[in-house]
Amino acid sequence: MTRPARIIGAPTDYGANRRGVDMGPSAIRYAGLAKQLESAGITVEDAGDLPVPLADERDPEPASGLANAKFIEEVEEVSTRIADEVAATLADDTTPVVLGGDHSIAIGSMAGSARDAEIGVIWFDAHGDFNTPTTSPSGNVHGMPLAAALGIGDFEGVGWANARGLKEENVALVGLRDLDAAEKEAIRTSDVTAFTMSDVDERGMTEVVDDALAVASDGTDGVHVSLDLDWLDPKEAPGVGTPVRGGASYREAHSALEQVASAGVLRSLEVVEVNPILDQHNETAELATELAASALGKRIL
Ligand code: 4U7
Ligand code: MN
Ligand code: MN
Ligand code: MN
Repeated sequence: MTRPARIIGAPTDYGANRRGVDMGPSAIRYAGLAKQLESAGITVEDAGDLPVPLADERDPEPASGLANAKFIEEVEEVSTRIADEVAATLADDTTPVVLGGDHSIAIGSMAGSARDAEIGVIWFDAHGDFNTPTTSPSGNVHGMPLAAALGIGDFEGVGWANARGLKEENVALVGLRDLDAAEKEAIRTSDVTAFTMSDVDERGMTEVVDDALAVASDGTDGVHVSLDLDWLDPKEAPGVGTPVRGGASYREAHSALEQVASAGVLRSLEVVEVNPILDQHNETAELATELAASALGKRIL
């Protein structure tokens, strides 16, 4: 029997460089996420949106510690909420489907998913999201969630950010094509496995995703999949804040997430960085719903 799924909205945008991803959950729901998931044969429940502080009413400057991490207090507040909700959903034997929002919400998703289990992570993204407050050129936390969850750099000892049951050895990044210099070095010296778009060119998406699944499921209880829509080529997914040319094609993306479903290891899923303000006719949100359905087992035939 397939587990039911619970939709959890996390309408943040203070982690990103541009406004608008806070409308992601609405756009993704409007694009028909529940219907798509039901067509995958899954029972769907919508938990609504978690409360998120309004960026306009807050000071981006951190009050203390973690300098150069904008809105870090807000990130902590919401991460804690997301982690609790994700952990409670898993305790109900239900798959959490978290909708961003910017990618800083992944800190909460991973902390929740790794609270009572050993997990692996597959990170589909153009970016490494491996910056720390020290290395980040922007100060935007959506470029830092993986480092935060792994307790790397300034995040060491930051309890709320640390994903307890997640080890570097079980993290695979897929589709990288835009890394900052210090971030590159941090990825190289860590034990995570990184597959760039060049790897995809050489070996094909299927082989790369097979390897990523092996890394993430090796000795773990399940896999958290983090899908940043900028992983796709901007031709397919124009509604994102930080588009980078040369991304995954429509078919590559579907086949990758179908592989995730086939492996039978999906524990939790999140879909982030959909920006309806920059989108064309909500097509990026629609794509997000289709890819979520593929990850949860929808098949053409
Ligand atoms: B996303 C960036 F400097 N690396 O840290 C940064 F290029 O969640 C971009 O993957 C981060 O969309 C992109 O600000 C974060 C920048
Ligand atoms: Mn990205
Ligand atoms: Mn990202
Ligand atoms: Mn972005």
